[in-house]
Amino acid sequence: MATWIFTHGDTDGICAGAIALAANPNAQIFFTNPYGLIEDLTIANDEDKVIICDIALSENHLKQIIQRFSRIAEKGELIYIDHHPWPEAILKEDMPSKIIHGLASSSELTYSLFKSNIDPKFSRVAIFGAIGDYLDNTPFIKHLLERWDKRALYFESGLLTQGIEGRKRDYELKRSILFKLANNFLPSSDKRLVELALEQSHLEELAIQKIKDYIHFNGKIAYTLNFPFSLGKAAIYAKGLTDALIGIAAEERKGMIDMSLRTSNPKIDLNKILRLITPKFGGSGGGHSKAAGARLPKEKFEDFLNELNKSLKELDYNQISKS
Ligand SMILES: [Mn+2]
Repeated sequence: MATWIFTHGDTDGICAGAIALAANPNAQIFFTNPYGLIEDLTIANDEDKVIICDIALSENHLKQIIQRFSRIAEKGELIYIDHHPWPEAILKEDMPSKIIHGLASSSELTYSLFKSNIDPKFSRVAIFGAIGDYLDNTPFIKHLLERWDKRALYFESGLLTQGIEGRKRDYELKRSILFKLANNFLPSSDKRLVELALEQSHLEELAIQKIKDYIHFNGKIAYTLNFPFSLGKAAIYAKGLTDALIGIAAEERKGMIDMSLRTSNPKIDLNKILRLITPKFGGSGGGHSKAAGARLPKEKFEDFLNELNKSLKELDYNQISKS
């Protein structure tokens, strides 16, 4: 019986995977994503132990996923750990497997699950992952931070996030970092990661200097279109360098617009709004409340921005921003 860890390739996914590996040292690591999960799972046998971290359950594949989960849970073992919005079509209690789902980062959830089996030093890896998903303000992570010098940990987590930025499919790099973290080595111990992080930080500084010329406005939204930089980062700076409530970085590809959206306004739930309005434009969207993504036909982009502004008007956000 083999053990598999399927995880996401971002900071939170790598850290959650590293904690799961520390607790299951013989496991094989496989990087995946919500759309690839069902196919990638074919590499495991029904009799195996399968741990899935930080992978949203795709509504489009939900039926197949439930079937596969139940086969594995019946003959082997399946542990699913995640914090993306739960699909509406099924209740957590009805899932045929062990489900650890919450609002905290996947790293925090994974650490909470395995903490009695691993060295308490792995609380750092939970913290690195939580920072990576902006979920370092939960009660448990704040408590874990008390044991460490947070300045040193933010440096390490920042190195990891900067080092893997833009290296989406560089699974060799990600796997080697994950193994190091699982063996309690810090991100700064990896020379290649450090070099990549420095390079990324330099490129990011150049992008910050240039982005202002690319920012357009539509009501309370600041957006860039085809600004040549990471969409997530560009969305952050479109928002942060203006007074906009929402920052969007969009890019055109094959007649479609892919975009990242960011807000820091506590009243705005991007996941909720996007799930509601993107289908009206023949698209899809969602994610977290403050950081989300969407995809829709290019010719609908302007209408979408108008509709998004309209949905903001219905919120009483001014009260919050003034208080
Ligand atoms: Mn995550």
